[in-house]
Formats: sequence, structure tokens, C-alpha cells
Amino acid sequence: MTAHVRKLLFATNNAHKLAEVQAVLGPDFELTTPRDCGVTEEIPETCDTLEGNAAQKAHYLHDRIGMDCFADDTGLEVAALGGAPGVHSARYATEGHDFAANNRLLLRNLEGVADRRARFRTVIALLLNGQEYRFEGIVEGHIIDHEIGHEGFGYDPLFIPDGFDKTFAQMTAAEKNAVSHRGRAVRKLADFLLKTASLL
Ligand code: ITT
Repeated sequence: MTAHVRKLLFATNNAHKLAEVQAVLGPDFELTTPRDCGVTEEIPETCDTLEGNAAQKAHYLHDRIGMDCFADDTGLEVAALGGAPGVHSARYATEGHDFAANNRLLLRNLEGVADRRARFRTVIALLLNGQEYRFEGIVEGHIIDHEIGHEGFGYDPLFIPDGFDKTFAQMTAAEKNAVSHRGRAVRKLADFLLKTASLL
């Protein structure tokens, strides 16, 4: 068992994500953010895949700060919409990160659509000692026809994971993390770091 806390730089500006990832990693890890390191601008994500964006965010921060770090890019992939909004999930309805407008647009685009299958997919890119590593987490579920719940963020009030009868927005953080895309990807990251890496 390790006695010291591993410090990890997480390339995100999303406070919800930060809290979720810190909760999954637990007290053996202490997350720091771009803001903690004086990086306040929006980190670019201009690629057309989750893999590309996760790597782009991690490399951007590494170039700015010179520290090992990781980034997560997540998309909601709706079957009847050909995988949209996917990599465009943050800016589906507007250029800003407007969760309410995104949810309204999603419901409009699914009006009268019987096939409600959807999944969240998270890709994490880790830069460690000059090497890049990727970790993926997926949760399958479906989109309901109106928002329910106030926990979580983003599309959570519209998404019911398979095997449940409530949305992510009706779950505690621990319940969501136990089955979510991000929880799954972050547990792979933590296993990797604990088994193979020696971060100081
Ligand atoms: P960073 O890039 O700063 O990490 P972001 O909010 O831009 O934060 P993403 O690009 O990874 O994060 O996520 C795109 C969008 O997908 C996000 O704005 C939400 O609308 C949605 N999203 C991501 N994770 C989600 C989750 O766990 N539950 C519900 N919606 C989520």
C-alpha cells in the first residue's frame, strides 16, 4: 500500500467532471486543474473524434505547463440520430455550453422517434513520461421524453442507464459513478496508474 498521495493534473474546466473523477479516484489521488496552474483560457477541442479531442486537450495543457496530465472527452451517442450529438455534445444547440438548450434540441430531434437507444462514451487520454495512453468507458441506456432529476449535469436528466428506472440526474454521485461512462474509464485509469506508473 502506498503512503503518499499522487498528484494528477486533469485538463478540464468542467467542475462537475472534476468532482466525479475525484470521487472515483478517492483519497490516494489529488487532482489539480488548469486554473490551479494559471491556465484560465478555454482549452481547444477542435477534432472530430472523442479520441482526438481528449488527446488534444491533454497535449495542449502539457505544452503549456510541462506536466504529466490527462483529459476526458465525452459524447452522448444516440442511435436514431446516427451517433449525434457525439463529439459535438457540448455545442449541440449553441456555441456555449448551454445544457438546457442542448436538452431541448435533443428532445425536439427525437420527437415521434420510437428508437430511444443511446450511450455515453468517455475517452481519457493520459500523458505520462512522454507516452500517451487511452482509456474508454461506455454506458448503454435510453433517452426519455422529458427531463427528470436535478443531480449531475448535461444530458443526465434525459438518460436512463440500462438496468435502472431512474435518470442519472436522479442518482447520487456515487450511484452514477458506479455505472457511468466516466466512472468506468476513470477506474481503468486508476488501475493503470496504481499498477504500472510511479508518479511522485
Ligand atoms: P472539458 O472539455 O473542459 O472537460 P466539457 O463540458 O466541454 O468540459 P466534454 O467536451 O467532455 O466536456 O463533454 C461534452 C458535453 O457532453 C458536456 O458539455 C455535456 O453536455 C455532455 N456530458 C459530458 N459528460 C456528461 C455526463 O456525465 N452526463 C451528462 N452529460 C455529459
